[in-house]
Amino acid sequence: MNDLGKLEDLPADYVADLRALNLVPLWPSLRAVLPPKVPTRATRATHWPYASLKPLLLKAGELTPIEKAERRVLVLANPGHGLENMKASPAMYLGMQLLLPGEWAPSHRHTPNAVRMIVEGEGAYTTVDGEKCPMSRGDLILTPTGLWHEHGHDGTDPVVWLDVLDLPLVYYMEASYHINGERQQVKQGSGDRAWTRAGVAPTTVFTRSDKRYPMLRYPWVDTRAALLGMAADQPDLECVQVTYVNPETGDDAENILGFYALMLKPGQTLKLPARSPSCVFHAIEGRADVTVEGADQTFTLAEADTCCAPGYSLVTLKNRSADQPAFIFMADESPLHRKLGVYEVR
Ligand code: 1HN
Repeated sequence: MNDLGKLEDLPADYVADLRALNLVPLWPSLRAVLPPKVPTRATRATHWPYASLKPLLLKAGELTPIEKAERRVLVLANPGHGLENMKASPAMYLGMQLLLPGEWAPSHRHTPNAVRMIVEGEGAYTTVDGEKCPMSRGDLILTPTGLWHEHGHDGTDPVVWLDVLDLPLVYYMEASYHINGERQQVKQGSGDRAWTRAGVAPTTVFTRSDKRYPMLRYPWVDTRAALLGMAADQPDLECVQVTYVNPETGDDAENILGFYALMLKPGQTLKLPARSPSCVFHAIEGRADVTVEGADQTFTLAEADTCCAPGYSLVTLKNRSADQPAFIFMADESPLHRKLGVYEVR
C-alpha cells in the first residue's frame, strides 16, 4: 500500500495559503479516512462489572439529591472514545441510573431515543407519553424521540436501570436538545396489555393502531417465555434470539438502535459473526464469558454486568453454567447501519 505523502512534504507557505482560504489537501489524509478493508475503530472492548459500579452509584445517591441531578446517572464511557465524550460506541450512550424510594425525576422530552433495561429493584415506574410503565428486572421500556417521560418510585429499596440512548449520534448531527415539562396525566391503557401475544393485534371496528410506538414496555416475563418456547420448539437451534419490535409493523422497536434478547443454553458456546455495528451485552440472568476478537482478554459477564464490542469483530459468548440457561440483553447500531446502507456481515 503506497502512502500518499505527508502534509510536511508540501512547502510550508503553500500549506499556509491553503489554510488561509479554509482549504486542505486530501491526499495526505486519504488513507486515514479510508483505511484498507477494515475501518479504524476507536471503540474498545470494555467491561463494566456491576458489583464494582453499584457502590459508587449508591454513593452518588448520598452525595447528590435528585432535585439537583434531575437524572442520577453514572455513564459507562468507552476509554477509546475519551471518557468525557460519554460514548460506549460511535452511536451508543450507556448509563446506570439510580432512583431512591420516594424520588421523582421530572418530566422532559428530547430528540435522542432512549430505552431502559431494568437491572434491580421493585416499585419504580416511568411514565412515557402518559402511559405508566412499572419497572421490574429485565423489562425493556422505550422512551422514543420526542415523547414525554418522567420517573417515580413508590417502593422501599433503590432501583437501578441501564439507559441506552443514541445520544452520541444525535449530538454529532447537532440535533440534540431537550424541553422540560409538567407532571404528566396518566392515561388509561397500556401497550403491553393490548399487544399481549404475537400473531394477534388489537383492532377496533376493523381499525388497527397507527401509533408509531404502540408498545412502550416489554415485560421480561414475556420475553423470557418467548426464548424458552423457541428453544423448546427447535432443540437444534444454535442462536436462540428475539428482536424487540414494533408489534404492529415488525420493524425495529426504535429508529436508530436495535434491541435483542438472547438465551444461551446450559454450557453453550455461541459464535457471533463479525458485523459492521458495535454491540452492547448485558447479563439479565446467569453468567457468560464474552471473548472479543482482538481484545486481549475474555470478560466474565456476571449478572447485571455490561460490556461492549466494536463493530467488525467476532464475538464468542459462553454460558458459564452447565445446567442453567443464561439470558443476555443486547443493543446495537444495526437499524442505523441498515438505513445508511453500510450494514455488513462478514
Ligand atoms: C435522559 O433523559 C435520561 O430521562 C437518562 O432518564 C439518561 C442521558 C442523556 C440525555 C438524556 C432519563 C440521559 C437522558
